[in-house]
Amino acid sequence: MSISLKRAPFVVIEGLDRSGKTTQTTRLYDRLKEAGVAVELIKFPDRTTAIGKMIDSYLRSTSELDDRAIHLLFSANRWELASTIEKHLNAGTAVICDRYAFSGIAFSASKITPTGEPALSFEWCLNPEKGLPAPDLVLFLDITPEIARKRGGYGQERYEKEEMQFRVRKLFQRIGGDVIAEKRDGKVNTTWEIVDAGRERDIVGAELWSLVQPLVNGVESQLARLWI
Ligand code: FDM
Ligand code: MG
Repeated sequence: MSISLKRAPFVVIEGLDRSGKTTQTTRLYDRLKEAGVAVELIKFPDRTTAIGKMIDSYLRSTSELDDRAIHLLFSANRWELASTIEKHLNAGTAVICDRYAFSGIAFSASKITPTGEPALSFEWCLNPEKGLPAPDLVLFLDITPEIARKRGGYGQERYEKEEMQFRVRKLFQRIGGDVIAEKRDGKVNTTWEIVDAGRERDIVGAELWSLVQPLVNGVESQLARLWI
């Protein structure tokens, strides 16, 4: 006799600045609640923890940190919540993350030296993320730099610069391509969906809901680990 134990789904929303990521994440969370689904929303970086406060001050440029040091703080900020995420999923509470390891890699690996070389290698950036709980679904909200500009440009924080966003987008495309290939080869359980976030927000919201809805009654597979 086999008993199938379901756990709750783990969904990550990634996206470029001005893609409407935070708006859509909140909507999705509200919609799940309305549907009676137990759900927790986690935002990375979580700026409320001791590590998160160091990240916050770096992003607001009130402190300086070596590129490697800040990369590891972003990763540590996920590791400090990894067991909480796992507990929620096993207890039947869905988890939605606004950004995750994929942002961690894309942003750090997009940094360049004054001569235009990558400051940190892609592999170096990926390493500390190995072993984190793997999401069942990643929704990547894609937007072109042109539409981002039309939406009023970027804010004041470090990384909110058009030339950096351009490189970040390329890196997200590389990461997503790798995840899609690994899923096809049966190496990972993570589904990577590219969502055109340049469209009207209700249309984007409806598409996101259609992608998440099949998971709300739970998933059969055991929670996997990223990149191991
Ligand atoms: N960011 C976010 C990183 O560089 N690494 C990470 O691991 C994460 C989670 O922090 F520019 C960047 C992305 C963004 C900045 O994120 C703050 P929010 O979503 O704007 O708070
Ligand atoms: Mg921001």
